[in-house]
Amino acid sequence: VEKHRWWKEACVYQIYPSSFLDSGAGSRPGWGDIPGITSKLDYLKHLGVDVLWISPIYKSPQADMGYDISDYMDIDPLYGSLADIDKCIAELKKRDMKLMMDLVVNHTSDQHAWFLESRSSKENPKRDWYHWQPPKFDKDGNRHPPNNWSMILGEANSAWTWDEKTGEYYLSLFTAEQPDLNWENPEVRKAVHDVLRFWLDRGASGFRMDVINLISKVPGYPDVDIVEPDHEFQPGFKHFANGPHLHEYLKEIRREVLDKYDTITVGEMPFVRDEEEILRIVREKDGELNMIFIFELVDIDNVPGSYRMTLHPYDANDIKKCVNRWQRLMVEKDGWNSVFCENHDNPRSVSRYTDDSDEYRELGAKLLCLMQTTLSGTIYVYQGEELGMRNVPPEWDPEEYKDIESINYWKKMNSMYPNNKKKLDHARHVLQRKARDHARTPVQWTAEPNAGFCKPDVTPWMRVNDDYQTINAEAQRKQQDRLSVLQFWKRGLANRKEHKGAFVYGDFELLDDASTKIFAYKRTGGDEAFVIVLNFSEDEIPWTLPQEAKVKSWVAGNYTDGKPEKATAGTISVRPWEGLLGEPC
Ligand code: TEU
Repeated sequence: VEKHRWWKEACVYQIYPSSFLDSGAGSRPGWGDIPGITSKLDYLKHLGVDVLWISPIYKSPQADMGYDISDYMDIDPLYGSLADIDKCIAELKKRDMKLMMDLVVNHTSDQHAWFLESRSSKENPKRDWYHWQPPKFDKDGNRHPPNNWSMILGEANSAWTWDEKTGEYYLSLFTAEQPDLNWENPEVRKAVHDVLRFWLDRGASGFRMDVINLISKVPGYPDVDIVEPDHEFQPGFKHFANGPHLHEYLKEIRREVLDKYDTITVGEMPFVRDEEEILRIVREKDGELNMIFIFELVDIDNVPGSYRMTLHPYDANDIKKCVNRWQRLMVEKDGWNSVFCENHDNPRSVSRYTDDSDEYRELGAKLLCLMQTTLSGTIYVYQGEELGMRNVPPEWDPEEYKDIESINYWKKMNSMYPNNKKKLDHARHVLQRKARDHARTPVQWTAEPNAGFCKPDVTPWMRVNDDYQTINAEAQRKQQDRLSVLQFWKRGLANRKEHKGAFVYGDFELLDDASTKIFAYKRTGGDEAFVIVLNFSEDEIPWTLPQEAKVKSWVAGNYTDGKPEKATAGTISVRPWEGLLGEPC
């Protein structure tokens, strides 16, 4: 029998604070801040949100938008102050809402006091808090990093950064400004536990744990096999994702800290697909975290074995295989899923999985809403997803991209293939499809200049998407002729709660295994059952209802706000990007 828990039923909303709302209170005009977040709590409550996850707001030089932290126990002036976050927590409590902090402890900023000490000399007591290694020399006496791992956001450069002063390399998996902490040192782990306690004692209710599966590295830092022959350095995740001591460190966090509070925890775990390994982390009985982010769906268009800035074809069959696998696993093995299609590291879902043209954008956004609100797990909505916000227009110049990953990628491609039009056109296309920037444009609140994100006379830190006059929260709140994407999400989230026995906790059964365009499934639980039919294509598809999915009536869909008029037996015609929700007999 499924155990009911508040964090399983919750809707979590992710805030990317620099792009959420600039109230004018932070230190930089045109940059979102904490009072901006607090001022929108009624909007979020009304939407059906229970928990906020705020991407990092700690003190940071912002080399990677706050994922490089220089002080875990203070707020960056860009966002406000500790008093501002205390106020936000108090306002959340009043509304029966909760806060998850983003815990980024695989690495720190290179400006963190710990690292400044560590790099000051080989004898410093904090030297061992990070991964330091001597160089390797070839037969001609040239210096090389200790192994062939590439940097994740450094686009194929070495994951090791040379330190002239002490004559050693330090490991920096993401960028040179993000040195990896050495978790084998128990003092490091204790210091991390203190960070968790600090925020839980202040009123936070849990954590999204950034790349928490990378904290334990394989001893000896072995080389990896070559998967990208064009590059000198290679994705090395085999030797640092879910490493030898991961479970020990996670269990220690649970024992030392989490078990003493009522928390919600989600581990960000890229590169892991192994089912047994995942279950050890998330199963109800003796798991280490409540749930993790499994990236199979969100990495569906990556070249296997490569990092994000690659393209790979897929169809609805791949989507259904992937969803089916994780839904079934958790149902059968007493684990727990997180359900999401977007975050700050990925393009907009409506542009990625559907068609974001004016003709189909609304249908596509509603289709994805219908899917997510009817899957088992804790649901995560990313800011702007509830409005069907789309990728930046393809006409934007690569110079508009602000993200370090995009910038490094574009630089690298230009240096590897100067004047090679074919290669550079492809690189531009990859940016248009995959850049993290797509999710990071300011939230579109109104049709006013700067989309109401900041004052009209201020320049936002990142350009507002050109479509804000038609796509914005105010217009969607007021829309009357048909449900807007925003109103559809509100209804979808409410419906999910009302029928949580089926949608949150129920069994999942895949229907019609063969179609490459239709994804259909049945959810059963709490004495109820539902059939969901989703057309992931721009074609009109004749679809025959299978035996196990006899429908009594269609109750909702994305083409009409009322009950869809469609046959309930035999072959039905499913229109482009159409989504249907039915009650079985
Ligand atoms: O991202 C981790 C990361 O590697 C992702 O790019 C991941 O590969 C991808 O989402 C899988 O599809 C986290 C943060 O979310 C990101 O913003 C940071 O830049 C990174 O860690 C370093 O802290």
